[in-house]
Amino acid sequence: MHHPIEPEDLAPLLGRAADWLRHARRVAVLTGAGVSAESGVSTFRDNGGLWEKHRVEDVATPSAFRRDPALVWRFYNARRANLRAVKPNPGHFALAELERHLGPGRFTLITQNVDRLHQAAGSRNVLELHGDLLRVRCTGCGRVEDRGLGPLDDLPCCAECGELLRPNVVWFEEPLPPGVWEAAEAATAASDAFLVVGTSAVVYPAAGLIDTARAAGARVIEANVERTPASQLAHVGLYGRSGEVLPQLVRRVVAGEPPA
Ligand code: BJW
Ligand code: ZN
Repeated sequence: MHHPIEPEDLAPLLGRAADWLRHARRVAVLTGAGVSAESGVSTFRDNGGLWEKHRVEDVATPSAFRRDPALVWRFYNARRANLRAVKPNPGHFALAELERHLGPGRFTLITQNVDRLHQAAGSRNVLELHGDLLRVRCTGCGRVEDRGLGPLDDLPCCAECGELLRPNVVWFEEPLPPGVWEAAEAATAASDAFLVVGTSAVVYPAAGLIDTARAAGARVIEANVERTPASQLAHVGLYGRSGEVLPQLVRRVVAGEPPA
């Protein structure tokens, strides 16, 4: 359900959230597809959430790939092609600025996105929970290779062993990349301010980080165009587009007194 908050209500909420971010010893941020929506990257569950009539749960699984690898590769190749044309938006740039402002060791960006737009905007300490669209992985020998955004065959094969390649992303029923999940949990548990942006907060274990943050005593701030299951865990909800809300938020953090 959509409960937009009137713009005049946003200012005091932005102020409170900015105070928490400014005074936090450590900040962790969890992002989802919504931060890239204003760049022209489709989200998974908005607008019916379908790709050529398929639900994400029907193309982003190991069994879908076994059943019809060409269909799954069409989905990923279409998204790789789209990425060639997209650029980070003010929401991505604001998070990169927040990291620079807080300084090294105080900021971790945990993303479920596979589009690399946070890195393109200048974010440095990024944990990619669900892999990335640029690399491929061999289903035979396991070799991972960066293929950038160049075109790939409909059924691309490994140069080493000839077996079928797959996207280097995390599908349903698969474990998150070794080390990355542990690092995300540690950064979350160590945070005293936790910002969750542009995610429907329904995919686990990623969504569980919000509970972890709460349990660790962090102030939880949600930024989204609508309410989600994370909203009831959030101390403050900033309901608006991330490309508009995040720059306003970070401007307030930077404009306040310098961090102690
Ligand atoms: C805006 C905006 C604007 C729009 N500004 N906001 C309970 C506990 C644990 C696990 C499970 C569980 N129940 C079921 C599971 C299993 C499953 C799961 O969570 N299923 C649920 C759907 C029910 N999880 C898994 O299978 C995970 N693996 C796992 O559990 O492994 C266990 C295991 C252990 C050991 C051995 C073996 C197994 C893996 C999950 C992988 C998810 N993969 C995908 C695809 C990645 C590759 C690809 O990109 O194709 O990840 S699915 C898809 O969903 C993608 C996303 O990262 C992820 C989250 O979506 P996200 O980012 O939140 O996007 P949307 O579209 O849902 O939401 C967009 C939001 O933006 C909305 O809220 C909008 O309002 C907002 N928005 N415009 C701000 N301008
Ligand atoms: Zn191989």
